[in-house]
Amino acid sequence: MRGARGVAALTGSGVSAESGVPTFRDAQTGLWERFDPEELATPEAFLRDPKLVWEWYSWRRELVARAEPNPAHRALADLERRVPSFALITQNVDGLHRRAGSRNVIELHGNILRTVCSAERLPREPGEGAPPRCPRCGAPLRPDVVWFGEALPPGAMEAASEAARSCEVFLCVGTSGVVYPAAGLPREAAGAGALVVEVNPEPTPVTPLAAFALRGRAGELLPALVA
Ligand code: BV8
Repeated sequence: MRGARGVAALTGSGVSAESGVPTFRDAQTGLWERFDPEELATPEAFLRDPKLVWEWYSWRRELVARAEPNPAHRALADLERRVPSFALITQNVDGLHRRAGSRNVIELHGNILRTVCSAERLPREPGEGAPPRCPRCGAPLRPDVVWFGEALPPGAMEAASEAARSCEVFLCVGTSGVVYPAAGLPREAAGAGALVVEVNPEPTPVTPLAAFALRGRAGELLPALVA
């Protein structure tokens, strides 16, 4: 990494795995393993059963609040301090990059620790259920995350694309590379001439784009890679 002027990193749930936060597509631990996140992380699920979805997010929020940043998060925060231009693009909603000290963080899919009024984004009122109500308008509150089928936060993808197109090195850490539009960023970076480096124990659709595919856990490989 030494000497690179512009670095961008795209992270997925694998970067938080060593903090004890379950990844999306590995088996969910405990109570929720019978639920498919792609089923629950949707506006339809919330409209159909707001209580179930709210409780799933409460369970995840408590788990995330107990988690600590791991050496992978800290290595990326350290790298940001040492290169002239650095952008961290994350699909994760756990807030662990900022807690590790990262500053220029683009949260493509929102943040589970924030809640917002559902009236601003949902076409109609969900059925009866547990979520607390918006103090202003009385509509149910929802987690401030992007569900499948929902648009990303305004400007987030534009900023991420700009970072991918202008960097010299594009790190792709702990993502299965299947969720769009985030999954299109490695190809965008490679197409603009960046050196793509993947950090993942498993091969993914990003692997063919990578100049270096480092097979291993982010918490072990990143500190050495960015030293
Ligand atoms: C949109 C927030 C349009 C919620 C999330 C068909 C084809 C292509 C695309 C689509 C399609 N049908 C629908 C779509 C679009 C859809 C999509 O891409 N679906 C996929 C599943 C096919 N995308 C959307 O709906 C997006 N919105 O397109 O809107 C639009 C435009 C205008 C107006 C209206 C609408 C919204 C997508 C965002 C969904 N929300 N999260 C929540 O968290 O509850 S996505 C969710 O998946 C998480 O954010 C997660 O981060 C993300 C991606 O998963 P990964 O992070 O990659 O995690 P995963 O478990 O898959 O992989 C972990 C990896 O880590 C593995 O590779 C593993 O090997 C590795 N690993 C494990 N341990 C370690 C490790 N690596 C390193 N170290 C370790 N220790």
